[in-house]
Amino acid sequence: METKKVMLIAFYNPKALGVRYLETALRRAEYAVRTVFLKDFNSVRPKKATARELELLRDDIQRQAPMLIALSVMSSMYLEVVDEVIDMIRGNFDIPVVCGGAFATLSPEYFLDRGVQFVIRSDGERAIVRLADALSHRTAYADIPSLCYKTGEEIHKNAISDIPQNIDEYGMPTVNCPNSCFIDSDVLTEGDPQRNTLSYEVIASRGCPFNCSYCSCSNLRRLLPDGVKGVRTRSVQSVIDELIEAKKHCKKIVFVHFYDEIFPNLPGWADEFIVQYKKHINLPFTIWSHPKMVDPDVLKKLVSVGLCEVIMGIQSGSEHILHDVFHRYETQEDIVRATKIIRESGVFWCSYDFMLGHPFESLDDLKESYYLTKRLHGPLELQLHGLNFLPKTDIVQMAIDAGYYTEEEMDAIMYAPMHEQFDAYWQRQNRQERDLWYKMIYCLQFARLRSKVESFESDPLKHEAEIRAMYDKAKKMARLRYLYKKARIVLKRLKLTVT
Ligand code: B12
Ligand code: SF4
Repeated sequence: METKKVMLIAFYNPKALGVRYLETALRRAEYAVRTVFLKDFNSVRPKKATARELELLRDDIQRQAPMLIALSVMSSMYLEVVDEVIDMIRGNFDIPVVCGGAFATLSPEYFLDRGVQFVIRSDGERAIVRLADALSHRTAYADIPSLCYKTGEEIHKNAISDIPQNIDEYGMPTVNCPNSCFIDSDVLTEGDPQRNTLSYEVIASRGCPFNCSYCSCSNLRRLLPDGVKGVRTRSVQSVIDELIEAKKHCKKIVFVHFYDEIFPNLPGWADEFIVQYKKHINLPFTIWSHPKMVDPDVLKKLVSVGLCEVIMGIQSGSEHILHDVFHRYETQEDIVRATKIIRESGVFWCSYDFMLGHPFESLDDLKESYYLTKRLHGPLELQLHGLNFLPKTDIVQMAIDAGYYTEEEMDAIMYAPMHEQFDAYWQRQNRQERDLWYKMIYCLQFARLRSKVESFESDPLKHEAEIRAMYDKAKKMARLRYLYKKARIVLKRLKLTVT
């Protein structure tokens, strides 16, 4: 019997975990899978797919002749390209398309209104297999859990269900997709781009317990059916099995990124993890953390088996912004304490994210971020971002209610061309005094510049030229520091391999 083929397409993410889980599910159900990684990851200035790249994709669809094309749309920030791919498929083929991923889960109507036949909300593993079964056997799909579709003008959104609490049931993501290609720089390269990676990305849990107003996680969590917990953690064994597989296929791995919103904190999980990780993996690794979740004992244990970087969102030094706008309920003291614990755990690198320069932030709020940064325990790296208004997040309505934008203006921001969205993410302050405070916060991360920065704080406007020159110097220092950091991690990897 002819094997039915499903094509999976990931956008700007050659490591796309969601797609790799879908591949595992489809292969288990004996579907052939073709996976296309369209465009490389670029969080600074991604370029649109070129006409040639769309042609390469079109020709690949022609050759592969899948029965279903599945688009993974985790972010709204690349929609311009997703729309072009949808138009290209609809214009050239009569193949059903299904969309899924975080953005598609929150906004299924976006795709259904563009002529996409199906959207699957939340975990896609089981529902995509059911949909493929229904399409290949020509049976009814109307009752498939989590499926959304249109009849005439009416949108049907089936309840999200058949979602397991125990995500080990999904198995592990496919590390090396056997029939896959990477399209970028006007070239289609056969094979899984992940095989050549230096850093392997893994996620040991799904979901986050917090409710930050600018993030989709709480909105995604609220959609989960009763009885499914907001945070679902894999077993240590399942994570280690995946990493063993990754080491087998990706020979150049230097370190591992754990992309859990919060590294698992179930009782005993870390203890089992460190034993298994040391025994089987032994690579430097990085984790994300949260000021309210930093545990000194766990961190020290993780450091002992290779934890080399903790990345933590601080977002603002103003408790008003944190509590009333971002819905993050940590205090300044919690944040300072967390940085002290991270530093004392012996972790080699600490990176802290801030989101500055949004309409809710007054000059005084920005100054509070400056004064909080002075109190953080270093050495540290700062990542200063702007705020992206992401569709369906709580902060969107807050900004409309506060009168900063009309609904139409907000839509124009959220669905703006890609380059405008990424410029907003890396936004610099544009009003003069704010710009100077922003630059001073940035410079605080370099111990050598600290006393100079502090000498400007009583009257930044008077020192404008010096602050701008100091900032330019700090940017150069950041580039050198980046190289130093990477070199240290490579050395650490060599050391771990030898010991
Ligand atoms: C880890 C993570 C990353 C990692 C990804 C690592 C990797 N190897 O994939 C990194 C750090 C690289 C990353 C980057 C970005 N991220 Co991110 N990321 C996440 C996070 C925390 C978890 C995603 C994840 O891997 N989950 C585990 C996997 C297994 O689940 P999944 O991807 O959701 O896939 C499942 C389902 O969604 C579904 N599914 C997925 N695709 C499809 C397709 C079909 C057809 C079907 C049926 C189902 C389906 O089935 C999958 C298996 O169950 C989410 C938050 C969240 N809760 O989703 C944010 C999140 C997706 N990221 C977000 C953003 C904004 C970004 C960036 C744009 C950041 C930036 N400025 O550069 C980039 C964009 C990357 C891209 N190309 O799309 C936003 C997106 C919201 C939006 N409207 O844009 C989220 C929701 C967080 C937030 N702030 O709200 N991210
Ligand atoms: S802690 Fe991070 S992942 Fe969790 S809701 Fe807040 S921003 Fe989102």
